[in-house]
Amino acid sequence: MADTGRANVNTLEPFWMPFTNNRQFKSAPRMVVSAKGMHYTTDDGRKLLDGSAGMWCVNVGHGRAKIVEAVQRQVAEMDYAPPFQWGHPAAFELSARLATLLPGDLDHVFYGNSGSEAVDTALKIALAYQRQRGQAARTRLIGRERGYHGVGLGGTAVGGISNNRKQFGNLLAGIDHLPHTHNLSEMAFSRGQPKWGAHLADDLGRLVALHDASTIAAVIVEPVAGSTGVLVPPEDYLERIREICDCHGILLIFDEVITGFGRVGETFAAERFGIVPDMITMAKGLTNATVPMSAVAVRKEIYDAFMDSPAGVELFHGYTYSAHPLACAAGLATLDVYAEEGLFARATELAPKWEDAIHSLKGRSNVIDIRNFGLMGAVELESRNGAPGARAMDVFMKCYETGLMVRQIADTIAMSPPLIISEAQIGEIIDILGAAIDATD
Ligand code: PXG
Repeated sequence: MADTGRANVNTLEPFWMPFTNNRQFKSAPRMVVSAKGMHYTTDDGRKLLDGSAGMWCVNVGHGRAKIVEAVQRQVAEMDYAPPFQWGHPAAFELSARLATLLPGDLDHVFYGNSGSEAVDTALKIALAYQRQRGQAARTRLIGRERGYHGVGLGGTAVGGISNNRKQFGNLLAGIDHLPHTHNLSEMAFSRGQPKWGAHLADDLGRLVALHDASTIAAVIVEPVAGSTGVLVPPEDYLERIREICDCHGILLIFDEVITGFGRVGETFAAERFGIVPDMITMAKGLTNATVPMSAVAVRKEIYDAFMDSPAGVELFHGYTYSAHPLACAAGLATLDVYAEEGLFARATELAPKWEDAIHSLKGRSNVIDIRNFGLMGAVELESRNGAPGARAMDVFMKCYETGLMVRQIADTIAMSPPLIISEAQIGEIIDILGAAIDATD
């Protein structure tokens, strides 16, 4: 019989799952089939409380009618519009709305489809901007150890997670890294920002001395590092990074893919920390993850520098799906929901309760640190000898079996509930997680 190529059609095999232990997953799959409000439903009909807002992105909860209907209306009216040399109203409306929400003079927005694209876009804008202002030798990009900036070659190169880097050769040339800020002996169980560690920002001065400021285009950091397990910046650390960048003409990019849209109480962490970066990358909560979309916001001076160039295309960059109509519709509706329900203020109000709740897990077996900021939280467990990540994976599995979705990152359990979470549901998260930790050797 001829090979139809469909032999695997009913198996789990053909889908090469991202950042997943494929062999383990496919031997015992965890399937979710629907989602509403604070819950997912699994294929065997169980409800899972969403302790991670999907993957740090479903900030207003699942299946919100306003967003669903806005996307449905848009897809019926105009499914797609080319973004190069053509426009559609929702793209301009969304940008104008974002400009009012952005800090300082960040007032222009460039769109991609994922956080990774936003990061690579921001890095490219930094290089092009330095060239535009006559500083073409500024080609070096500086990230931070344990930073996560997505999976593009640029984002992987400035990122600082060795597992994400080691399979991919030399990545980009001309990259350096600041040290990460995590130090258990100095800051374990800090509530909110650790008091220790501001001096680590001075390493940027060391890199400037080493490479010379005239070779450095930009520094990129997550204001609160999410993917490496919620690393909260020490008090005064980000302020010092801003000062050093200012002193040396280096652009500062805040990667707010996770921290944007209420996760830390304000629209952006930049506001929460009182710092105006030169660019902000965002994604996830921008559209409540209903339709993929990301963006880079830039300061007026950066946009203006490009508008000073000779007539013609100012920036040779963009995506087929930049400012996709469905994403714009989802973005506008999501911004409405944030505003109508006062969800950023709600996150601020819930943050101390979240802090108390998560820190109540101190003293449970193998818990070596608890971290929180806004509605982000992490519980770090002591690694088993020779098996890093295994203990937290067991906790993750027990949570799944007992009705809670969390993220497992090495031996840390990370959480970022939707901003609509109730106080009772915070209690539920802590009860399920606490029991899972107790039941794990
Ligand atoms: N920057 C930051 C700060 C991120 O957290 C990206 C860029 C990349 O976004 P995209 O949309 O390309 O995935 C991210 C993504 C986790 C986890 O739980 C976090 C992310 C993605 C996947 C898993 O650790 N953040």
